[in-house]
Amino acid sequence: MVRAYIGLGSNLDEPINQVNRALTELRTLSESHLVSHSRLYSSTPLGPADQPDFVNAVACLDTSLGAHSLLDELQALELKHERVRIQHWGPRSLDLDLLLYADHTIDTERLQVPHPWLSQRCFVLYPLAEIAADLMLPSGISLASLLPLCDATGLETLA
Ligand code: A4P
Ligand code: MG
Repeated sequence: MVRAYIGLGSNLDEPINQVNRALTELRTLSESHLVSHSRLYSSTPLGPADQPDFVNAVACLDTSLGAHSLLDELQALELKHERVRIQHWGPRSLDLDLLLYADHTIDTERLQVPHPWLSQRCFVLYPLAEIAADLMLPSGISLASLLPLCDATGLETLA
């Protein structure tokens, strides 16, 4: 089993429901066990500003799936949520990013792990810290050391 972290994001079609549904679906992923997940957060959009605020969360998964098979499963879930790819960094009903896959570094055409923007995104780092405060990134940098460097303006926990 490998421990993986998944970033969830939605800003279309009832985002809170989309994220809660996705968390339920992650419980049924093959060869995997959902260990924990963060609370839901509201965040101002990074990228095009003329789009609704996002709901974000991070989930921790133990899995026997290889990283590319896990990405296949995550993309299948996105499709179930009628995710349509229209605009890069634009609005979406559900985005599932593979943030970390144990301490592996992966750089293929389809998959980069750690997720390329992980260290700069408060809507990823703060939910991640909630469930994995002592995490070390494959680069050897601790998650705790990244938090103070990341501007958390616009990030709020949802009740
Ligand atoms: N891909 C490569 N590595 C990965 C990975 N680690 N996890 C490839 C998931 N996918 C990965 O992704 C494009 C391609 O990236 C996939 O086909 C996959 O093979 P996509 O989800 O189709 O496109 P995208 O999401 O528009 O692009 P990208 O670069 O993945 O964007 P992000 O990084 O997902 O950012 N603002 C707030 N506040 N909250 C958000 O959640 N999200 C985004 C999207 C922008 N602004 C946001 C948020
Ligand atoms: Mg994405």
